[in-house]
Amino acid sequence: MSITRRSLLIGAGAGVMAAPFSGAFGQKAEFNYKFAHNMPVTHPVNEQATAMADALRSETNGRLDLQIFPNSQLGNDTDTLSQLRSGGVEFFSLSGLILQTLVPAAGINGVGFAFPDYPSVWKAMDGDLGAHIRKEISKKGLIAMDKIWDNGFRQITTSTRPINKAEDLKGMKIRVPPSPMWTSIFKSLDASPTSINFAEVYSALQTKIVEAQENPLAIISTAKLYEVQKYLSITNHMWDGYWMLANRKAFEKLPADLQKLVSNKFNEAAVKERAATEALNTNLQKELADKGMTINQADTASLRAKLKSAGFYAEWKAKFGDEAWSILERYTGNLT
Ligand code: X2X
Repeated sequence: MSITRRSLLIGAGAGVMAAPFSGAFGQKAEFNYKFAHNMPVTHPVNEQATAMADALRSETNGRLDLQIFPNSQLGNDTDTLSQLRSGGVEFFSLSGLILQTLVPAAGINGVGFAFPDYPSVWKAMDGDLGAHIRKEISKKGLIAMDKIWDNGFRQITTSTRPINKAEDLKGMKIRVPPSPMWTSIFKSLDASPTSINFAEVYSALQTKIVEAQENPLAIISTAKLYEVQKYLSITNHMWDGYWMLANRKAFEKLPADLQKLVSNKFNEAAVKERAATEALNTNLQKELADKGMTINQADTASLRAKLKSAGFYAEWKAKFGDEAWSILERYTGNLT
């Protein structure tokens, strides 16, 4: 990394970037790996990743130095996925739905209104549905750790009007992450979705390029989206999580004992991150109201009926295929 690039990053990260491993153990690490993610420093993803990297440094006696790069510092999600594939970045956390651009099966947990609650999500993602997705991911030269991390059930925010019924979304200029599933849901709801990476979301809302976005409460709070959005409509329209991905070659360069330790640490951190994120997603409504957001519970039956009548479920059942769809429905009940 050049001096200029480094100082730029340190400036942008306000000093929060992990310090390069500089010899608490007296020498340079044997493996210097980067872990990039798109979350603010105060989000549980970053807190747990940072704690995990500290534990890895000490438990490997400094052999493995995993540097955490929060806030899309190394590039937006689309760029970072390319870097992960080429080996420029060794670890990256990515929403399965964005990964869908490379691994079509990975979008399946984002089917609208599929999961009723967290217990059904974890049963599916720690069970056969997650196993099916990870098998597809592994065909693309990437490794996915067993336990997916929580992003959460997603809610819609807007600067213009609350969303109650499906009609309220008509023509709404809403930002969605770059993913066929996200575009499909909001097109089916007659909104006007635009794909924008998370790194550009705050400014897109601030400059009114779009009037709306959707994310779990933990993100609306930690990324301060309440500063540029007025209405928060509780829709729970899908559940989204972060696969912890590794470049296969880089991962396999680690000796077997380190590979095992790294996998274990990622999966242990997942359990803590899930608990912390779920607590935020469940409890932040009051704080967001105090910050000035107007909150309403949307009529989700109306939204779901609109998806059905638009042919959303039939379309995605055909795309994912009968086998994958039946695995999904084992955990969600009948969706079509
Ligand atoms: O891009 C988003 O909205 C985010 C942060 O939720 C994801 O990573 C999918």
